[in-house]
Amino acid sequence: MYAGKARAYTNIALIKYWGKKNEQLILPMNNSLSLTLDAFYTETTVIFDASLTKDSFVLDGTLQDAKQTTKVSKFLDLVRQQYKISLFARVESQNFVPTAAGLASSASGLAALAGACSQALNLQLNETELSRLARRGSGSACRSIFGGFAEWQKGDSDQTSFAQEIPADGWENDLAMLFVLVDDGIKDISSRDGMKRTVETSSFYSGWLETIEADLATAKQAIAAKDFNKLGEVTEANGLRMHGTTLGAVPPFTYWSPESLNVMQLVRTAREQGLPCYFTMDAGPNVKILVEKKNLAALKNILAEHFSEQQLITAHAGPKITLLPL
Ligand code: 2P0
Repeated sequence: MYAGKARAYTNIALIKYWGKKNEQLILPMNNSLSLTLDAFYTETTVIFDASLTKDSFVLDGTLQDAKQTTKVSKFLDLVRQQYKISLFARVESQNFVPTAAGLASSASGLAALAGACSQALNLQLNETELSRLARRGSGSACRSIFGGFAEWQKGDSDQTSFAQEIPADGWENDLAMLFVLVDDGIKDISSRDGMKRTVETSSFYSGWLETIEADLATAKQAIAAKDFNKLGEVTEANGLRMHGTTLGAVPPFTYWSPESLNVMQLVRTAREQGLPCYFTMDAGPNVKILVEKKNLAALKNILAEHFSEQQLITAHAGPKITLLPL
């Protein structure tokens, strides 16, 4: 029997990953840059055991059905193939989110699973190797190996595609991210399907790719200079452009809801009134607002006029993955 346990934190991309060059290896079309957060994390235990006749996956205490186990099992297949073992495994995961808000993340989940497998099989992986392994489970998971800011270097092979920490001299600890939960329903189009449709059919996709290099350079300059407005502006613009690509897909789609647009407008108004804050969105209608910690209370006051306390969740920069005692 081989057992391991790990905790990984979710991350939100400031410069987005949106599209794969290689679906099997999960090689992305472009580099992306994220901030790992403290508020949402996953703890996962994996036990490879000769007495098991198939893989099983228990999430938050509930045994998952075959369909829900597929992503986990596919990842375990990869680990078994790569490290030449044949044992089935029992995987137990717990998602820690402040409310039952449907914010479970594949980034923290697959990063924690990669860490747990590495510990269970005593693979002695360094952070780069762990990031590459997590990437095979879910692209964004490769960034959750690191705390603070991370950049996923797209690379052009399994060996060369992994995330790296972007040192920020502790500046990440001056920042906060406010999640505005406008809808906790299950999303219609998974990010995996959404990005695939966009790459294959969107006439706007080439425009997205053309702007990535400049956005990344701007974001990295802003981090080096601790320039909040510069980082916020490029974050908001990049996120909007990513979402623009979905409108050019066939058939077109969007992750925005009317409430998402309301939040965007509140952010713009707050900014006009002198409160620096910037929004970003992912493959769902919730809005995340980047703000300096010193302005968080003021921002929350504005949003509290429109949303309940349960709809507003604060996160700060989070740590890297940790391997845990069993
Ligand atoms: C990101 N997203 O950079 C982008 C922005 C969503 C929007 O990474 O297919 O769950 O497992 O590699 O990592 C979500 O996509 O997709 C994501 P797969 P993943 O955070």
